[in-house]
Amino acid sequence: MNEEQRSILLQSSSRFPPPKGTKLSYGTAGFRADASILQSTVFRIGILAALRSLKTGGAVIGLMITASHNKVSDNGIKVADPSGGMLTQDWEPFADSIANAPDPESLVKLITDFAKKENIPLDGAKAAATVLLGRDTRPSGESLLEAANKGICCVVGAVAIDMGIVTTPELHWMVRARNKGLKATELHYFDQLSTSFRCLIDLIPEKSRDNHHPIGKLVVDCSNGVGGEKLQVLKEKLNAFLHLEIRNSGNSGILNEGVGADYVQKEKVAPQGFFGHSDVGIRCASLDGDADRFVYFTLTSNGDNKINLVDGDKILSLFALFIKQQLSILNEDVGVGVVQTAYANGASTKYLNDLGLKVVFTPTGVKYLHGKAEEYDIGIYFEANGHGTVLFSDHLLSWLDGIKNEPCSGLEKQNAAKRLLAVANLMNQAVGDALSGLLLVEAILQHMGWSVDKWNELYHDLPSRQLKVKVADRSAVVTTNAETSVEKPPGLQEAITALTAKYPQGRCFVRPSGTEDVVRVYAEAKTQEEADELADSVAKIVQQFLG
Ligand code: G16
Repeated sequence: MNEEQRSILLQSSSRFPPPKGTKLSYGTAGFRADASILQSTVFRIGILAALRSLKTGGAVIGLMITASHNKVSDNGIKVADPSGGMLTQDWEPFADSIANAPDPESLVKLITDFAKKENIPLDGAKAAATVLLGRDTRPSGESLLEAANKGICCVVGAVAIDMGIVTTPELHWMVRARNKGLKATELHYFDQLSTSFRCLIDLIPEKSRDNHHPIGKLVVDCSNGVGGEKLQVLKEKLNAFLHLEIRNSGNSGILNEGVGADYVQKEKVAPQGFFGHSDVGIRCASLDGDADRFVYFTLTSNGDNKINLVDGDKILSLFALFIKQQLSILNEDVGVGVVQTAYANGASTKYLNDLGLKVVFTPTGVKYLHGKAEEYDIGIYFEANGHGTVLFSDHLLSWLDGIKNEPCSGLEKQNAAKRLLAVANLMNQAVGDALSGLLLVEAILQHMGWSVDKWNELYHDLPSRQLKVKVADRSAVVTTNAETSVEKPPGLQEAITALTAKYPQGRCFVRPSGTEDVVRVYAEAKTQEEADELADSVAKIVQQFLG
């Protein structure tokens, strides 16, 4: 590193001292904490993003200021790699160490050593780095984005481009598109989504179109977050094909408070603004705060806020079924892989296995699922919380393209190929995306002529319960086997196993959250009462072990 670069880094970082007495760590999807202590972290991750761009020969990197499903006073930062996916895991230890460097000198030393080890040109000689910045609607977003901008700009040759308020998947999509040399504005994003959706609707066979009843309106809870404004754009573009009603768009109401996909999926109740008497039976969906996850639900007829939840597992099952149907028309053996986590309801895994699909498991976090799904010609991954997408290999896309353009294949096969190509265009290839996922669900329901209830009948969930336990130090819990087993503290797994054995069809695991300061407990059993009881007793055991 030359003197000029060194002195810029020292000077700028002295304006962003780290919070005292707090150790920050790169979690499931980057850093998250109370927004008031994050200025120095985002400044430093700005530097990291510029270094990552230099390391990858000037490829565009993305920085998204968001804490997604967390409460409005929190914020955080997610990093998009050149592929549009999450930051390579090799760089997470460096992110951790610079976030916690106590002073400018030690920060600059860490950067110098890392740049040397990684062979990153930090001498300012014709180096060029580009970082796209985006943020969600949190009030703290603007000043944190400015801090990230300062971090980027103190690397000589680096430029930051502010994309404004965007969903997390939009920013990841833009990074991917730019690095592929494609058109990458927000306008292009919406065009791609709406065109591929319309293509799927146009390809609904005439015969089944005649037999179908209109499937009615979809009401979407936007978590009082960024999704509301963006879904409005799609609503205007797709008015003729989709009857959308947008609620909790953020004009009033607090982000993620009693609303949003995380709340609906974990609490299994309707979000605010949905009512047991007027909304019963209507197809509803819920996005999370940065619109990278979604779930569906209907209100039950009890007049209260109880719901029938249609979660990420069922979204995955619907997508898998549709894709399998198209592949059977093509009559070709294509490598399809399904990726789930330990949170996947046992009934969903059984359903997918019965469809003849290979199901593999990874730890929680899109960074793990996405990587696994990339190993297949078609990789479908979803977490039960509604985070996921469908990935297509380049090889398969060119094969499908060939069939589409080959009249000898026959119309049916050509149409099946066109549908799969439209799915590949619609589904965000960089990361889970609530808006594109929602459109695929709607297109498939129209294609099948299915109501949400019919979809929900694909299989019956085993009753389950999720709880959060506040402990002194959640990092004391260390898990293994895709988070299904506890390694540390000693004795905890044996206690969980003994409790679980008391319940028929019982299954239970615990893991430290990587986005909230809690240990999560998941329990499944034959009845809801038993699932609740098992989750409660395991939560108590966790308290006993960890205080
Ligand atoms: C992030 C990750 C998801 C993960 C979720 C919860 O989502 O991208 O893969 O499921 O956190 O993680 P944890 O259980 O470790 O708290 P989001 O939507 O909050 O960015």
